[in-house]
Amino acid sequence: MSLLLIRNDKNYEPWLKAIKKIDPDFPVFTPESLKNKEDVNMILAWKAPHGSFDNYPNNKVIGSMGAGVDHLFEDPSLPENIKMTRIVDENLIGDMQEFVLAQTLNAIKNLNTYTTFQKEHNWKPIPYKRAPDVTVGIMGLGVLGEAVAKTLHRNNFKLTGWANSKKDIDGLESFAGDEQLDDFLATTEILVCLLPLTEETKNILNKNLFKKLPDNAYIINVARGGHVVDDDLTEALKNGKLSGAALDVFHTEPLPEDHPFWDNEKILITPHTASKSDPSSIADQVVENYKRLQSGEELKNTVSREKNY
Ligand code: NDP
Ligand code: OXD
Repeated sequence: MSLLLIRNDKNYEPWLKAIKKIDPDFPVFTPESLKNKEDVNMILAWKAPHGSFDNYPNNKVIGSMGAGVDHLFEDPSLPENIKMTRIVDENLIGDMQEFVLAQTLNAIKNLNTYTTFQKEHNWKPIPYKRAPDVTVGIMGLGVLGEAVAKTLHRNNFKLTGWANSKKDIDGLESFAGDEQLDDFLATTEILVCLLPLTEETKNILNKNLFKKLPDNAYIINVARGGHVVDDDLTEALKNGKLSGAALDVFHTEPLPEDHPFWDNEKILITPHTASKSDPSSIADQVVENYKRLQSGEELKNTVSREKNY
C-alpha cells in the first residue's frame, strides 16, 4: 500500500523530506519512482496534469496539497465516488490572516498610490481612512474567511461576511445565500474574496456585482482567478466605480507577460503567494490521514462531493 504524490511542478523533494522525517519507512512515491499502480491507495496532488488519476485500481482517496480543491474537480479523470481531502493548517491560516490584513491597511493608507507617486518624485498627501470607519466584507467564511475576520476585527475594522450559511462570528454581520448578496454588497467598502472556485462562484466578481458596491470600493482577491471577469474589473477601475484591486490569483498563472493587469496602476499584483502550503507543517496530517485510511478510521479535512468544496 502506498501514497503517491503528483504535482505539476514536480517539486517533490520538500514533501518527501517532510514525510520521511516523520517516518523514514513511509511508503511514499512520485510518478517517477512508483513501480506498480496497483500499490497506490492514496494520492495527494497539486494541479496534476489532467488524466493523472486514471488506472489506479486500488486507490481510495485523492487529496489536495493545498486548501483549494478546484484543481481536482477540473480533472475529468477524478473518479466519481472517490473520497477527497484537503489541507487545513495553522500556518496556512496565519499567513492568510497576515496577508489580508496587510492588503486592507495598504488600501486605506493608499500605499500603492504612493509607490506610483514616488516613481514620479511627486510629494502629494492624499486623504486616508481609519480602520473603524471602514467596512470590510468577506465573501466566504470558511476556515480562512473566518480566521481573516477575526484578525480584521482585532484591528478595529467594521465587518460583514457572506457565505452559504449564516455564521456567528464576533464583530461580523453575517449574510447568507443569493437572496442576501445585494444587502451584503451595499455596505462593503473593501471586498475580500475567500470563496472556493465552484460552478456557483465562477465569475462572481463581475460588472453586476461591482455595480452593487458603494462607489470607490476596493477588491482583494486571494481565492482564485476564475472568480474574476477580468474585463469587467478593468472597466470598473477605469470608470471609477472601483478605486483599486489587490490580486493574488489569476485565470492563468503565472500571469501572462502581455496581460493588461500588469500595467494597471490601480492593481497590485502578487504571484499567488498569500498563503502557501508548507510541507513541513502539513506532513503530519498527511501521515495521520494515511494511517486512518489503513485502519478504517474517518479521514480528517474531507471535501464534500455534493458541495464541491
Ligand atoms: P472553506 O471550504 O473552509 O470555506 C469556503 C467558504 O465559502 C464557506 O464559508 C462556504 O459557505 C462559502 N461558500 C462556498 N460556496 C458558496 C456560494 N456559492 N455562495 C456563498 N458562499 C459560498 O475554504 P477555505 O476557507 O479553506 O479556502 C477558501 C479558498 O481560498 C480556497 O478554496 C482556495 O481557493 C483559496 N486559497 C488561496 C490561497 C492563496 O494563497 N491565494 C491559499 C489558500 C487557499 P458555508 O460555510 O456556508 O459552507
Ligand atoms: C491553496 C492555494 O489552495 O495555495 O492552498 O491556493
